[in-house]
Amino acid sequence: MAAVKEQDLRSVVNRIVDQVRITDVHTHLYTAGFGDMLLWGVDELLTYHYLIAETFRYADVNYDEFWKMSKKEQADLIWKTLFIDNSPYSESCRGVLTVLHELGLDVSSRDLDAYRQYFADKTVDEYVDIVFEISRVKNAVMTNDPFDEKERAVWEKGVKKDERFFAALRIDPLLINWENVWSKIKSWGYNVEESLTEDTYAEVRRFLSDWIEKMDAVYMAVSLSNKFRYPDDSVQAKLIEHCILPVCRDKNIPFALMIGVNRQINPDLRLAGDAVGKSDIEAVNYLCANYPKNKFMVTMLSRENQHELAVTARKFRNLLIFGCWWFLNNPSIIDEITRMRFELLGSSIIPQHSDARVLDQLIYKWSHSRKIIANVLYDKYKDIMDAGWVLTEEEIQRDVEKLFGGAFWDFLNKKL
Ligand code: FIX
Ligand code: ZN
Repeated sequence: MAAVKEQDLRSVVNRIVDQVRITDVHTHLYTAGFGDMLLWGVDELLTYHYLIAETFRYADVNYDEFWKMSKKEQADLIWKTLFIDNSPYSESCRGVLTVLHELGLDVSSRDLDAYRQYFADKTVDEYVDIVFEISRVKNAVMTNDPFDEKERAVWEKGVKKDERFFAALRIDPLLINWENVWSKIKSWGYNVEESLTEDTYAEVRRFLSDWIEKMDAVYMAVSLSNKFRYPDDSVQAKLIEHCILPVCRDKNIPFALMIGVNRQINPDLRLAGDAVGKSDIEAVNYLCANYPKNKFMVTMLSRENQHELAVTARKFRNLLIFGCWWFLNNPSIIDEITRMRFELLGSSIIPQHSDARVLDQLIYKWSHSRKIIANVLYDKYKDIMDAGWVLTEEEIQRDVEKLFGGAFWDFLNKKL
């Protein structure tokens, strides 16, 4: 294929990035088979916890009053507060507008009831197809928690397959709340006790293996506080060493660590009450160095950890860094982090995941990120063209496919 001319570079990169079909490696979405666990529609978009946090900064409402409202009432208040009484340019507000706009709705009408009507006329199956089509997402990895009774029941019953969704076994309760969950695991037929004996480890391993198989999970995942240390004398560290790592090795799946949540600094905000704290990169260094046969996917929440995390990835081929997580998922910060990662790691990263909690969010999270990633990529290609390098469209296509999913699938298949 012919070389890309310098004057065409921007439009070629934009087109390829715009059209690539994405693997979204971390979402909180479910297949339609999970019933009302799959959130969609304008009221869900408006009551996203990011927007709830922003509403409390302006609205004259106390926490109890807000939580007593119906979802529709909450959405009405959020719409009035963030979209009518103020201009909606925060990233999460802008996201709602992008979704409505890309669905073909008239954002200038500001007619919330008309938007509600659009969704009322759709079935969930129809709408899943619409969102995957508009967002050009090929497939998405869910977050699947066997400790959640509602979710557990769906898996136990057997859930209808939707080939666009993959499972990830999420194990936060196991690592964060062992003193309460061990008895649950016991009640499910695994012979564990609270003290961490060899038999208990073996039974926890059996429990994890069974759920990986039941879900056909592509990785195991946990979100950890900024105080996470490893190695450590904690129950958490022991369970990682004796259960998580051996099972991940045995099943040849990555362990995904999302590190840096300063949990519930304002519990009145519920899901929106978590903040961020700087974490210790030494834990990641230690895990990658001491468990070379384990694969690790890592994202960190604080901006301050980003550079050292990219440096660690240069040292260890068993580490794949991913996404601009949560409070980092803002244009200025995605731009900065993506530039730095490209400069240190080329295309051996997953620049972004959506973290979508509401199906519709696939549309805006990817539309916004595609633009930023294309822009950074253009600058990097331009720099090497300035040095005399010649690029073909095929090469750009190859790189973009890696960045938007290929690197993830390659990592899953990689031999260590
Ligand atoms: O732990 C996680 O996976 C976090 O991404 C979420 O639980 C968090 O609440 C969120 O929605 C961030 O985007
Ligand atoms: Zn998440």
